[in-house]
Amino acid sequence: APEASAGNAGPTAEKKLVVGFSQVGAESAWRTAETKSIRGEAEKRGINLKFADAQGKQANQIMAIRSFIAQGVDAIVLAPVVETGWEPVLLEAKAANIPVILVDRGIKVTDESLYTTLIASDFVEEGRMAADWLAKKMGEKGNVVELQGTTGSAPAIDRKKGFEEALKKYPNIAIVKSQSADFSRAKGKEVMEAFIKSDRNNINAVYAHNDDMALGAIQALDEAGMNPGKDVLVVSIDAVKGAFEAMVAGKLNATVECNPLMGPILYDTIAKIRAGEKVPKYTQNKDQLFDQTTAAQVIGSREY
Ligand code: GYE
Repeated sequence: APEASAGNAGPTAEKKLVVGFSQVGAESAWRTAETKSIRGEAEKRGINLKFADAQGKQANQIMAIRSFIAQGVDAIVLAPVVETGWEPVLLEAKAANIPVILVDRGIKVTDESLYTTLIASDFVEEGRMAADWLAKKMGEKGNVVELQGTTGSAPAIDRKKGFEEALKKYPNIAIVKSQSADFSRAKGKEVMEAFIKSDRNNINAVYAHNDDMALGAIQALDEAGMNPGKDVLVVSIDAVKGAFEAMVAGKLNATVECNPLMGPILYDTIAKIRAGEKVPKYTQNKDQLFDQTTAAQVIGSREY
């Protein structure tokens, strides 16, 4: 990038920080909230943010990162759609001396120096929280169907793992069906319809890896006359506004929060990296569970 001109020094003469952000897509209300936070905070701070929507495809993310490198951005922010397959492009970023900050999802690489830091929730813990809450509500017995997130993504892998791990304490609860619905409401509805069609009398609860899929499943249960929130318990993750509305309506039983408001901490972190300060390899966003008992009081103060 050309140097800022030395003459006419003034506030606008200062070179703007340029950040490239490769976003997964717009599959969920959670992701839309994250995009809004990262874009809005860039605007507030006078940062030039180059935004690339990958529409759910890793190949698009790899292309976007290559283009950011070619443009000589100051930092690259990546919300990786899947966990694996990042080594080659991240090696290119490293060779170009551009720090890579992972937001909201982790990756699997043998060389941890390929990214600078990860800011995300603990998805295994979210899965455990959902399982413990649901098990108690079920009286520690019954059948659960599971709607998984995007295949190969960190939140789908870890939310499944944490949920299964916690369920070991409850031998009379079984996961009878489990399938990906790609974190979207439309697919959540579709997969739930198929579950209902094949096994309608055998479903006591739904565990969805995000709220959007749960809301789709609730629609399917409603249309089948199966009384979601009462006859069939529904628990999910994210705690978006729509989930609170569904809890207030009595159709969703609980949701585990996953904070998408990444903007402020993201740019604070980039500033530290640029100032040569050491940043932790992993910063964990803290999550809490909400259920119907507090939904009506809390809904007004939700930011996303
Ligand atoms: O839970 C889901 C989304 O990566 C934490 O991705 C994120 C997840 C979020 O689309 O709704």
